Amino acid sequence: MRRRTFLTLTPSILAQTQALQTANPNIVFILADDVGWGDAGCYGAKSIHTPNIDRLASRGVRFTDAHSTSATCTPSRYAIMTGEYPWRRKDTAILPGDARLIIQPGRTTLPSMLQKAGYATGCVGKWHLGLGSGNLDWNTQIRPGPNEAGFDYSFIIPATADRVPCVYVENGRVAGLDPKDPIRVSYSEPAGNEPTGRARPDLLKVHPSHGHDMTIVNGISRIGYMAGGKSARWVDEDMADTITRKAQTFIDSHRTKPFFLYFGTNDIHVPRVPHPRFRGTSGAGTRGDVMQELDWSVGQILETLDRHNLAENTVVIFTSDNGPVVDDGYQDGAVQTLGDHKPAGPYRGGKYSNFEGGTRVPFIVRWPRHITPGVSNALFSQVDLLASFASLTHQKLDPAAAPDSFDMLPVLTGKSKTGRDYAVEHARVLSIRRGPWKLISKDTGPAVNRNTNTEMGAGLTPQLYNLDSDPGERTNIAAQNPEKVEELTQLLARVSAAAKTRP
Ligand code: NG6
Ligand code: CA
Repeated sequence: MRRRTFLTLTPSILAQTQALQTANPNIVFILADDVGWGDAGCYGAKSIHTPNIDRLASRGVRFTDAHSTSATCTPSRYAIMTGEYPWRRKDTAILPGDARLIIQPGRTTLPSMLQKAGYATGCVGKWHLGLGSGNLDWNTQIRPGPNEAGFDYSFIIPATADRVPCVYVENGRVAGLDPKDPIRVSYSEPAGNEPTGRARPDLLKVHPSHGHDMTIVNGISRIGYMAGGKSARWVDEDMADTITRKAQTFIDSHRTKPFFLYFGTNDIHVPRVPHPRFRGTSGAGTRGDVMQELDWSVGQILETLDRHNLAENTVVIFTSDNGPVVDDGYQDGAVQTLGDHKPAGPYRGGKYSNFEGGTRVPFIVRWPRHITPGVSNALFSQVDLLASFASLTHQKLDPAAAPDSFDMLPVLTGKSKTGRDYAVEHARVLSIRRGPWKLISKDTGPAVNRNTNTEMGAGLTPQLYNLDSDPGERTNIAAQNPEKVEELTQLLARVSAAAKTRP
């Protein structure tokens, strides 16, 4: 008989969920950028020191099989915000900096759900989900954006640090903009006549390795062209300090009511430009240095919670939006200085890849007194955060909301070690996990990304791996296990064809 639902709630899961629904705790969600499974000390890194992330792990649950939905940023963040698989939509690929907001107006988002539950909601740091509704004018009030998607407060890097415009936007206004020096942005042709990396490599302090040769800002050429907004431009070296301070201020000013802070760090995305106090501090080159800068930011957030005596009543999550990449477009020495550091730990591939390295990311949850510290090998997906936090805060989701988000609260808090029955991984194609099994759908594209040197995972035929015996996905056993291939192919087809999978 064909199964109709994808997950059944057993009485024991219900009881565990009820026990966790106490008074609404604060939620601090730290979403790092491009941090791999193996980049923090608590996940085995030796040449990079991350004492603050490790402290979080030693007092919380450290997941070994948690996943972003996708192997790149925009789709992965879309899933966290909406509880919907991004591959159900056409416009969720990596966005340029002038793209329109891809979160549909009025839909339930993680922050809008928490607003309903009485939370003050703040978004600080990387956004990369688009702004406005087409033909954006950066010199007026910018909307819709994070404030229309459920955040009371926002201070954002609009897209990525390697994309123009290189300015912060605070509650829909470019911060520090001089109206006499308006901003113009284009991704198709030069805006104004500011030098580009292509024409003036002599002006660069970091040179591109691929792409990234358009307008030069702060000695670094970016993706896209911008002119104007000189007084508002960020200084890459100060970015971690600037956004960490904003995140701390948000906590300071909302300490008396439940708050939700979404803190999207710029670290460790390219361009990797650590503040001088972190330069040369790790044993793994620039990439290691910005990882240690990220750890400092995490430490500052934890210290702020401690200072206000909020640690006990705050759920803190640390995770990443996709797997690691070493050369992502700048000659910053990361390849040459990596040493024996393994950014994806024992897993194959990385950012952009259908191998585990693409989406298997660090994931740590701390909530003192409510969760027992330990390690969880449960299969978990970030798409479940919306429904799990709805459950924590007693919010009933509309049937159409968060279509792929399951209530995994007992798993999130380490009470249950039984994770998802299956999880979909999204890169060039879709992969599906069930128990130890992983099926990677077939593809027609190249096996290795020539720019980043990433093994893309998908090949010309479907691949099947048993991750218990072969975590590094070395031996394709599809030919020996045709029933397993068939079962997972069918399951993936059902999940893809369904409008929703949430029970
Ligand atoms: C790619 C960029 C890469 C990075 C990525 C987005 C080139 C050649 N490569 O297109 O440098 O910006 O997009 O990263 O432009 S993500 O983490 O936001 O998904
Ligand atoms: Ca990313």
